[in-house]
Amino acid sequence: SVAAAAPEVVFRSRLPDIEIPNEQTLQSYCFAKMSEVGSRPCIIDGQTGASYTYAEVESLSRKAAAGLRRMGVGKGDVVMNLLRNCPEFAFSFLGAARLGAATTTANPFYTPHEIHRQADAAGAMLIVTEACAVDKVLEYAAGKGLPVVTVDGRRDGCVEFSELIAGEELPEAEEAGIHPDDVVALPYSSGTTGLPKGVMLTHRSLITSVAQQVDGENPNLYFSKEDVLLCLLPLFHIYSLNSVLLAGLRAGSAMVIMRKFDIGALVELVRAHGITIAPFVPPIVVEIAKSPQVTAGDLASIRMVMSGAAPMGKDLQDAFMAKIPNAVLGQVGYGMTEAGPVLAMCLAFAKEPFKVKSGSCGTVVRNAGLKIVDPDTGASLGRNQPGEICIRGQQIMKGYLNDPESTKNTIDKDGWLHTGDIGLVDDDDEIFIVDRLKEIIKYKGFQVAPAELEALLITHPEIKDAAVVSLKDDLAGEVPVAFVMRIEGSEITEDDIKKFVAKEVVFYKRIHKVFFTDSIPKNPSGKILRKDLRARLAAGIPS
Ligand code: 4UU
Repeated sequence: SVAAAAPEVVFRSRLPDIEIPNEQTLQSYCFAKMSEVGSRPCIIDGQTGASYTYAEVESLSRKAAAGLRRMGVGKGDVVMNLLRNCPEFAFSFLGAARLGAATTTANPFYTPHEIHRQADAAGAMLIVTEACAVDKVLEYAAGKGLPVVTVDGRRDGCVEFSELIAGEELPEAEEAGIHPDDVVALPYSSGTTGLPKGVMLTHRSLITSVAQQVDGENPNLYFSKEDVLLCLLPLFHIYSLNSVLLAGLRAGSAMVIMRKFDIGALVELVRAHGITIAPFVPPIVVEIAKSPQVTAGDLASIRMVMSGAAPMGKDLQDAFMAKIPNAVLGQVGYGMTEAGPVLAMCLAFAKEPFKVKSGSCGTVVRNAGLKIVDPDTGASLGRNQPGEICIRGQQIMKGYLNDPESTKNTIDKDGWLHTGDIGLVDDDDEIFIVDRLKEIIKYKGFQVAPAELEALLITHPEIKDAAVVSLKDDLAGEVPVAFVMRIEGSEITEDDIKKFVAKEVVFYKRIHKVFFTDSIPKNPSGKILRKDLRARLAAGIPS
């Protein structure tokens, strides 16, 4: 065909490739500079002020490994971290890694149904959680015989984290037998279609991704030993786990852990700890830009503000810059859980920075190739032509857990991962995302899978069929809205439906608007024509 004959255009970083030491375990890679950083601060609990040095974090993760092993965790097992940000998240994650086990991360504000489904699908054999979530897992765990560990106090039937780490360290020799292609992190993502799936990220993929960011003589994302990172974004999402915790550990930076977003507390932490790097998502950038509570002086120590996980327009970027004139602000990057997660990163964050444009989400990371393909023909496109963004490199996922079919539909036979995002590469190698081919909805950067809400909606006895699409929203970026076909004679209201959904899902998956309709447009194979529905919304006559 013509498409196959056309030459492939592969875009590369402006930075040279580097040697990436990805034939080891993630934990040994992250702690490789221990002799330089052992006595430096590593993790600071913003809430309690407790501070742990690098040597202490390494030791606590070895103790956590020993404790997890006493509770039966071994190679190939999965531990669920159901936690807001806290130091124990890191100890547990790194402890499980030392055993050759993987951690599946979930939002502690999930409903019981959401938690149990992920724990089942991932095959979790132990749950680490906290007071705000423990009641949602106790009965489930008891039924399955799973131990539960709590990080913030004693609960009947649970083990306290302090007990877990009370024993000796797991000796280094007992970490043997971990292969670089073993899974270490198992976040859930719906990818380009369907329900959330377990994304298998290996030691090799995460080392590669972190190295692409912070390694090399001119790191793309320059974190140093002197830097103090704000760890506010949830560690259960791959952005924070990878680009804050793991990248921060590798660079030897200090990380100040914040459990929940609050402007006043944020300003205090910035002042108290001299925070230099602040990773955000666009809604937080908006809130700070608009808040009269925050002055440029409050944030003076910050040299770098990163935004990611959702689009940030040029206007917002410019408004924020006015507030924080000393800092470099950029979309740190463009990530997708399946991509390991970072595809592109802002070159203004490099040690020797490049000039970049507002609105761009960076340039492809080093040691990787990026392609733009025509979604209809599969032909590889040149500069300034929008098409589906594809990425290749050792950082991408190994695949979806127990789902070879979805894996095959996402990573093609040549190793290209298809993102479902539409973007272009300009003359300066900068990437601009212009649209989304896939169905996923991003509420403040959080994933909402339409298929999950549709499956829930049609369990309602008065709903015959339903389709969920995204609607633009000033505050959240996007919100889910539903088109609903009632069964004959039903008088179920918009409010009834919203309440029905709200009971079953975490707050950001709630339906914001219901449009009753007589038909859900579908293609001959039964696939919902979301484009048609989005066009109805855009035309302002949704029915
Ligand atoms: C427009 O959002 C993420 C990961 C983000 C991330 C990770 C490490 C950002 C910076 C970093 O250093 O993952 P998911 O799986 O939750 O969502 C992926 C989708 C993308 O496919 C795209 O549609 O989220 C959207 N997205 C963005 N959209 C992610 N980043 C951006 C962005 N601009 N900068």
